[in-house]
Amino acid sequence: MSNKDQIYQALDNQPRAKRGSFVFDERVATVFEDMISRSVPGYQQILEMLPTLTRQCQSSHEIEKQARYYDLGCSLGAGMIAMAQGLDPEVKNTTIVGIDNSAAMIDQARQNIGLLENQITDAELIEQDLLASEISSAMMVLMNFTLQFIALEHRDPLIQHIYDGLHSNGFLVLSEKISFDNDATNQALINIHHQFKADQGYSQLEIAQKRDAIENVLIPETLEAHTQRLKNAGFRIITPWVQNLQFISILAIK
Ligand code: GEK
Repeated sequence: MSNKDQIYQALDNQPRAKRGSFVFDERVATVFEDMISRSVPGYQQILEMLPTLTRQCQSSHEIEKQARYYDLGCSLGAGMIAMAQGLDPEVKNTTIVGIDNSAAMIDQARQNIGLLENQITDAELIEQDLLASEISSAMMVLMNFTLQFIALEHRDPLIQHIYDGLHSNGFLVLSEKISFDNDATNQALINIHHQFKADQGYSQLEIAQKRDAIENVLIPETLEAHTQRLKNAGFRIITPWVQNLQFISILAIK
């Protein structure tokens, strides 16, 4: 069971969180499951559907091929576990690869994945910057709320690298917090998202502190910008399949 996220709770003797100070350190890793579930509406919904997407992806490919299922920015391994649930354990040459550059996340993911040892044919966790990662023989690549933390100038080459590493008909599942060109739409959804967080038990101070800490660390783009990038990379099918407020998941098929 995850620990409760109290990182931005009011402590009279602590200074306010600095703008852009958010990092994926041990403090965050320890409460991460609670943090993401109470902050990202629809996060559980995406995880619940992943076994179905994975099962369909696997069954639509030739089974003799070497097949890797990547979870890029895997945090505690929730996406790896969800993909594993959709995979047929009888199919050989299947590996689930989780990559994250936070040592604290990888440490805890290792424990979570260990619990599944008997169910996953082959699972690998790599502490590495995604920008240096090798992606090859991929059936499916999951980027569940990770691209948003990659510097803008690296996003085009990274998506191209993923496309190049996928088998044809392979799936990219790209979940992101998005922004909207229309200021009024943007503000309306931000207000509802803050209400969602308040409904999950976060105080107004916690919400404000987190917003400051994550500024310029998480950089959202519009759905149009994501779609254009995926098109440019060569994906033939690109469609949102989940949206909750400004949190969206896109399915792109090579
Ligand atoms: C989930 N997918 O539970 N290289 C590798 N990892 C990175 C990089 C990078 N350059 N930048 C950030 N990360 C998960 C949730 S969280 C989303 C993903 C969130 C990692 C970072 O360490 C963190 O673990 C993850 O990307 C983003 O389904 O916190 O909103």
